[in-house]
Amino acid sequence: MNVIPHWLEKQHELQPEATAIEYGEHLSLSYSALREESRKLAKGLIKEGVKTGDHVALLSGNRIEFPICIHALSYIGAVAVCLNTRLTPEELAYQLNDAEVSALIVDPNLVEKAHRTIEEVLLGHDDLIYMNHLPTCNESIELKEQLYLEEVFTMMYTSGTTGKPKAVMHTYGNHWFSAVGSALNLGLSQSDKWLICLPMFHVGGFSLLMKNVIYGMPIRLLSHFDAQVINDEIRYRGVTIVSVVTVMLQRLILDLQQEDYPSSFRCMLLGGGPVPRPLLERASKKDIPVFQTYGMTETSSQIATLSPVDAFRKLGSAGKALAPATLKVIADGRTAAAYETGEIHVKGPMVSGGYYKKAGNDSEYLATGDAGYLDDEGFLYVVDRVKDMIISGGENIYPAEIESVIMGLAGVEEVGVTGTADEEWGEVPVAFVVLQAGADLSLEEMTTYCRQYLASYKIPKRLFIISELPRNASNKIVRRKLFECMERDVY
Ligand code: S0N
Ligand code: AMP
Ligand code: MG
Ligand code: MG
Repeated sequence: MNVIPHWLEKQHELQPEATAIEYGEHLSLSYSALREESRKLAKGLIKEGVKTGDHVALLSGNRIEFPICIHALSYIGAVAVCLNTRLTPEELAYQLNDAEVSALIVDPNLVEKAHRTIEEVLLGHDDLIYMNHLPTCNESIELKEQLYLEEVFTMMYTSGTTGKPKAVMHTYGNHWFSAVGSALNLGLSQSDKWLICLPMFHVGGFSLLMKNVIYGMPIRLLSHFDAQVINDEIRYRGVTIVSVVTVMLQRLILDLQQEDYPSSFRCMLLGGGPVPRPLLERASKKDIPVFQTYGMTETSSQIATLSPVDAFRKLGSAGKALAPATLKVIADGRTAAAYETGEIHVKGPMVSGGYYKKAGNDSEYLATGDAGYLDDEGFLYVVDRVKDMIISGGENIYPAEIESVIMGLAGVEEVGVTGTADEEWGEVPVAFVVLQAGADLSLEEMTTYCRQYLASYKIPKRLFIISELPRNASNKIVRRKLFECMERDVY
């Protein structure tokens, strides 16, 4: 097994007094303080019964305790299950059960949601650990001094075609190679400071916690996305890189009226979904150094990124595979020609080995479910998705998951869900319902019902009543044809 020194031990050895994390108005933690807090918590958790190999879930917004908990779990060798705070108790309970979680660490702002969640699972109130009362201990208890690259560190949920969420497992090695590959592509400067406004429970935000301890680069943590605050952070707080999704860049540009970003700001890493070309053009007019990137939970964040030299020449491209990675496009079972669209396949040490409790991925390449092509210089253009997933504001939505909820509504015979273009969110879900004879359904009724089971970004924004769903020869819904069979719009 490949083994490296624990990354926080290493930073403590190299630069104990350097700033690791800035947060709040004027607060910060040095690497030695971050190490100290994480180790004290690790020992406290051990005293509470957390063991090596345990699965411990985190239900937390962006707050300083998040990285401390993450590092504490690595000192124990426990697995961190990162939960999306927008989910309903019902959705969270499914993930807690599926991940076989033995404890849940909860943000003080989400305690009520956590209480409603554990009513549905095998956890008791004593398995809840409150972030505002984290257990600490100063006794001498042995902690992990090394990290085994093949060991699983995190689990993050994503869904498959069946609609049931699956936990993507990331090893220490996946995170390590993701961070190293990113630095080889974007470069790393002594003055770098990366701003986190993406939620840390998704891999895009989480990966910055890894870069923080792997590079020894300071990060600045923001609790939520506010365009004006972020523009000011970039202008006045020495931030040099920020990771965003499309809707965030749109809001930043809207807020960015006269004053531009300083020249020290070197990278706006834009990923998590499609990017409209006019937005890239607007950003380019404002001299915003946008780097488009392609990646997914399964690839532990970026796997391809447009490098600085090509940023303007290849506007709209997601670039080339990072140094440790390879990508290819497959059309009709063979490698596609230049400009020929097919399914994107990726390979590399940042690609997850598989989903928890599901058969591993034995093939050399991971089939991404995304459609794209390579141009004659090998630059990747992502054009569409093969999978039926919808992306709203960087959050993934799986039609099958919504359909199974709507099927529970009285009077619904069958239902198909698909995405439609939306100015703000990129895409939003819409539902096509076939009603039983004599039944009726309004958008409002459907929304009220869905709210009990689904995070609000997943609730269909429109409802169309139709007489029959489009199906293929094997009787599967053809979601892409739903709009074609629209008869009566009751919205
Ligand atoms: C864009 C965000 C911040 C919008 O949230 P906001 O404005 O704070 O909303 P709230 O105040 O919380 O809620 C108000 C109402 O808006 C609804 N709502 C919120 N978000 C959405 C949404 N996405 N779609 C539709 N509706 C939404 C709320 O539900 C609420 O409505 P009501 O009142 O009805 O309850 C927020 O959405 C956000 O943070 N989005 C980003 C999420 C994210 O991190 N996505 C990326 C996931 N993918 C990856 O991590 C892999 C790719 C990757 O690694 C990467 C990604 C980006 C950049 C770099 C990388 C990389 O490779 O390194
Ligand atoms: P997630 O695992 O939640 O991050 O979702 C990853 C998905 O986002 C990918 O499979 C793509 O469908 C989409 N995506 C990521 N980056 C891009 C990009 N640059 N252009 C278009 N779609 C993207
Ligand atoms: Mg996903
Ligand atoms: Mg908000």
